[in-house]
This record gives sequence, C-alpha cells and structure tokens, in this order.
Amino acid sequence: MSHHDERTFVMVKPDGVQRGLVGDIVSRFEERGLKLVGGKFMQIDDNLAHDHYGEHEDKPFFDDLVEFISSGPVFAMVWAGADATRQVRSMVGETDPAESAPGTIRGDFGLDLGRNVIHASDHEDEGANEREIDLFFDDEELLDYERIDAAWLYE
Ligand code: DGI
Repeated sequence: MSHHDERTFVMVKPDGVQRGLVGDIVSRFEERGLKLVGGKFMQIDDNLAHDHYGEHEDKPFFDDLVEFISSGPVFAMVWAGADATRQVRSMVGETDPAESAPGTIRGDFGLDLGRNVIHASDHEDEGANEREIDLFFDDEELLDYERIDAAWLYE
C-alpha cells in the first residue's frame, strides 16, 4: 500500500443524515482529493454502538451517546489518501462544534456537543482508523481503484 492509501473511517451521524448534509460532507472529501473506497447507509444496532464507543463506557454521557448513534440511519464511509486520518480530522473540527473553526464541518454545521454531525477516526489513537474500518466493513466491501486525477493530486 502506498502512503497515498492511508485509510480512515468517517460516518455522517443520524443528525447529519436527517439534516440533509450527506452530500455536502461527501463533496468536501472528494474535492480535497481523498478517494472514497467504501460506503454504507445503515442503522447501527445496540451491539455495534457499544463496540464503537466502548472507550467511553464509563462516561456520564455514554447511554445518551449510544442511544443517539443508533437512533436513525448513518452513512459510514472509508476514505483513502495521503495522511488521510489526520487530514480528515482537521476538516471535521473539534469534538465540540462550539469550539470548531468556521470552515470545518462541525464549525459550519453544528452548535451542540451531543449533535456534532460527523464521526471520524482519531489520528492521535494509533490504529483507530483500521480498527473502526474493520468494525463497520468487510474486506470485500472496500474497493481498490485509482482516481483518474491521481497524477494531478500528488507530485
Ligand atoms: O472523536 P470525537 O467524536 O471528536 O470525540 P470523542 O471520541 O471524545 O467522543 C465521542 C462522541 O461523544 C463525541 O463526538 C460527542 C460525544 N461526547 C464527547 N464528550 C462529551 C460528549 N457528549 C456529551 N454530552 N458530553 C461530553 O463531554
């Protein structure tokens, strides 16, 4: 795998789907030059919600978080590109939309910590990207192809 193919897991949360933000969010990553290698419109069940947010199980907001993330459809994606995990997080903004800069997804579309529109793997948590991809996708659901503009995106 070349360094252009680092993969990261991204998900439009139920609030983003309900608010019609899927297209805008997908466009941002496409325009940045990232490559969509997997996508799934789905509803998260209780088990998957617990697995995905397991690191927060002792937090006071855990039950609300699990209920919210499984409350309606989400759009789960895998995006690939150079330094993808860190670059996507910088486009997403801070965990709290109120602290997120304009121009970031959370800074443009959110006001409340519990309704922050999007999830993306934490680049500071080594291996979180691949763990989350494995949790949501089978290998055969991730497609291997080149973007036709790859030679114009990378030197
Ligand atoms: O990786 P992030 O989504 O930016 O943040 P995280 O992994 O620390 O937390 C996961 C989600 O949990 C986050 O997107 C929103 C929610 N959350 C985090 N901290 C708090 C919180 N929700 C509430 N109500 N209060 C918190 O302090």
